[in-house]
Amino acid sequence: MGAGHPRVQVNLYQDTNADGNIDDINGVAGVQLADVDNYPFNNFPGTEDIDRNTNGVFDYGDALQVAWTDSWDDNLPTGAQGDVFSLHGLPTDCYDGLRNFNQVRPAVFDGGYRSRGRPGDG
Ligand SMILES: [Ca+2]
Ligand SMILES: [Ca+2]
Ligand SMILES: [Ca+2]
Ligand SMILES: [Ca+2]
Repeated sequence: MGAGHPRVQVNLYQDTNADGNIDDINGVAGVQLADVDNYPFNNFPGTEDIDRNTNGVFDYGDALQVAWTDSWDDNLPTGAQGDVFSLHGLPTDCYDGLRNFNQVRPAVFDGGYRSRGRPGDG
C-alpha cells in the first residue's frame, strides 16, 4: 500500500519464528485474519465490512495491532484567516486559495497512521 490513501485499515501480525506464516497469538487454533472495517466506520458490521466469523463483533484474530489511515476530509483544519463561507453548500474555513496566503495550520495528511494496540492492552 502506498502512502496517501485515507481511511484504509492496516493490520500488524507477528512472525517471531520467521517461517513466513502469521503466528497464532489469540488462543484459537490456526490463523485468523482480522476483521475488516471499511469506511464508513462505527457501523461494524456494515455491508462494506468483512466479519470473518459472522459474530457481529470486530475481531483482531491473530493481529497484534490494527489501525486506520488518517483522512484529511475527516479532520479538516479550523481557525484559518478570514470568515467561514459556503462553498457548494458546505461551510468552508481553511479553503486553499489566495485569501489565506501562506497560512500553516496543524492538520493530518491522507494515509498517515499509528498503531493503537489490541483491545485491553491499555
Ligand atoms: Ca510464524
Ligand atoms: Ca489463531
Ligand atoms: Ca464500516
Ligand atoms: Ca467478527
